[in-house]
Amino acid sequence: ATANTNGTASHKFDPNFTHNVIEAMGPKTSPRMREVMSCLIKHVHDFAREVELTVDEWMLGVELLNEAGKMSDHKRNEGQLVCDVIGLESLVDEITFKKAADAVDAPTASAILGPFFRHDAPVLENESSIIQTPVEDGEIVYMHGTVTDHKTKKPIVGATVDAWQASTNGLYEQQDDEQAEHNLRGKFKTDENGHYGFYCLKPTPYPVPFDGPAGKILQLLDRHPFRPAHIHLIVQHENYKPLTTQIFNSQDEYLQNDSVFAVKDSLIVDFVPLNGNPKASLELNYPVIL
Ligand code: MBD
Ligand code: FE
Repeated sequence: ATANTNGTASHKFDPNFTHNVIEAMGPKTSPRMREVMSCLIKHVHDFAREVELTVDEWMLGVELLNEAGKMSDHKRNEGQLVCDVIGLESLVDEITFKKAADAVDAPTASAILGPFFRHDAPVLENESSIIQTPVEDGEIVYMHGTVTDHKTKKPIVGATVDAWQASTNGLYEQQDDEQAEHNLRGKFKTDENGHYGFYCLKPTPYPVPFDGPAGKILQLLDRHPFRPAHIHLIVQHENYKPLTTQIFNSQDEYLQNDSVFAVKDSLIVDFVPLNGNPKASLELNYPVIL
């Protein structure tokens, strides 16, 4: 606080305090950094004032952040998961991609990346399977489709479809020592007709990891950790904006209350029975529009 007129420190909230913190930034700060941090400081200060945040409450938050940091490594991104359970990753996705989704001839809608993507998934041939570690309780899906251009409606040749999913035990390969390295991950290239196709598991609902700060938040907020069953996709081609998305099973019980708020109506699909293919009992024809 600044000194008041009779020379003693003011016990009142200095109305300039937040302004002073923002103005402490030096001239070498970039304009975007200045914009973002000014707004962040303003809102964090207003938040603390509004709830009259106590020292103990603030320190609980600090400990939660520290705990998330300690837990995180290349296999676990707890900071991202904390953001996910308070809707922040989904909000940022919405802000980033809303314009594209609003267009008349809209490309396929985006959805959040989530914490279990790996850059180094194997490149596989079309019509092969991403299942390396078989499961007793899973149904196999033949997923296939055409990647097309949203304006010309023409197929896109040589697009990469990168898919990943959790196994039926609710764990991604890097969370589970029983699964082969890169199990349930694969990158496919669209052929001369824009076609891709591969075999995967019918996705099943599962809880996000709740043994850390994200789980603590869910518990304190009296919320469940479940996500609706989903398959992650990144579809890319050098001439197009990359698409990060997820698709969801229309029959899922958690579509309305995803613990990370990622479901969009246009991303809900039907898995349909498939006859006459010994390799799969279900089919998902999923066209992708870039
Ligand atoms: C997941 O599997 C996921 O996809 C997201 C977005 C968050 C937590 C776990
Ligand atoms: Fe996921």
